[in-house]
Amino acid sequence: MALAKPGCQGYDAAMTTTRRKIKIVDEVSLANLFPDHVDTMESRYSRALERAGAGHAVVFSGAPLPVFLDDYNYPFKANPHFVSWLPLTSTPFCYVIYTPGDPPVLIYYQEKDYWHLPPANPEGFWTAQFDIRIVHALEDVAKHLPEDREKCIFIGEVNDEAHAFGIDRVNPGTALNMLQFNRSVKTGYELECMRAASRRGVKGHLAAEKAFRAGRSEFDIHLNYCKAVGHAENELPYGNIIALNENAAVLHYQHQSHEKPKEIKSFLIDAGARFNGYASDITRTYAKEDDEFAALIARFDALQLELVSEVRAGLDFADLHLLCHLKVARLLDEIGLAKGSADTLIESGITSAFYPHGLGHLLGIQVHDVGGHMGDDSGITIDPPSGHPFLRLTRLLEADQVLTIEPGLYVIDMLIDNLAGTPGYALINQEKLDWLRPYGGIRIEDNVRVLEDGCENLTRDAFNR
Ligand SMILES: [Mn+2]
Repeated sequence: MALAKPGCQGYDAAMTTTRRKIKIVDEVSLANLFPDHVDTMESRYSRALERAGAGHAVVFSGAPLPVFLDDYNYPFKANPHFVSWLPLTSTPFCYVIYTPGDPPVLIYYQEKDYWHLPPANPEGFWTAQFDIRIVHALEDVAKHLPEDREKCIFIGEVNDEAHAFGIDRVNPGTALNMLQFNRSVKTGYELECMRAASRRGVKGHLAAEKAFRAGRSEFDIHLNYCKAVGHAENELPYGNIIALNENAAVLHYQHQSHEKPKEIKSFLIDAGARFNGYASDITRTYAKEDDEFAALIARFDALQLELVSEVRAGLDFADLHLLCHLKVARLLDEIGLAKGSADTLIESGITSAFYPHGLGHLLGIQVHDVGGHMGDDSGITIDPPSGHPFLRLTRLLEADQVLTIEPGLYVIDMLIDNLAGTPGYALINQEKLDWLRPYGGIRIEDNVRVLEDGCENLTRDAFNR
């Protein structure tokens, strides 16, 4: 099938199969799945419009944000509601218009511009589902919008009223809550994109591990990762976390040091990739030597898989998060980092000091996908359990949701020090803490699709290919 020209910014699949020669997806199956995806989008939007009492949805891809006092823009990030319709991630000033009963319209903005390469003509498997109108000037967009603007809702970020073309109802909660709640359940097309994003990410993880084994710096490992996934830095779903030694204890470690540590002991990498706008979010931890830390990673890997094996439709994710605390407590006692019953270690705040983040989050077009705290499609929210404010997913799991399972265990001195003076502090074995500190910590993160009676592990499947 026809693919966009190499270099076209709008269409990831082209990069995948031609420019980068990475076979990570079956194009034919993607094409076959796409019509059903659009059907699902249409029925979700029809219901959202009905609830909003509106007749047309106008979904804006977005406008580039200029840098203060300068003449260039921040990297463009498309409105995720726009990307959920079609695989265009790099085309500002485009609109999808949906009117129930009609095929969706794409207003495709192809600026006449000799400073930049204008977007190529739309091509690929997805185009058959859209009534595509190419415009070359922004003022021509208005001609293709529904005339009864008061019956329209606008979905997207508006920094300039001109881009809303007189539509007053911008991001109404009634419609947005419904769309965001439903986006957690993926269509067959989306699942295939997410499998491809996992495969692409795993290519990077394998290259990164190799660079780590060869004793390279964080910066070099990062470059090897980007090259293997075929992403420029701005195309990554989030900033790579590439942490050697004690940096592994910094949850969102944001640097890539050019310095090689004198002694390299451990490596934590939290890095993902994109496919057609869908993200993977994968973490692995490695030991340099076959030592006690390597044994702890293996033990932690088993713990992570035990949690994955609990995933199924109907499970309350907050309960799984609390089960993770129980397992971490038992592990702390088992390896001698802290002594006490699981209940004591949890209640005294020790597990929260070693494992201070949530067990996982929804994943999709956004890495921390929307709707994790939503109780239903009306906007009711479910708070995280008390003492666990960072848990990003509190929903009952449903089939075909995709989420991460990412337990962690770290030596974070700030959090350990906060326990000083509490009864829990004496339960921590300082000697053992001193042993673990130079390794930083461990996090293992897989992306899983919920099934009625279990789950599909996108990450392990990609590693095992
Ligand atoms: Mn994550």
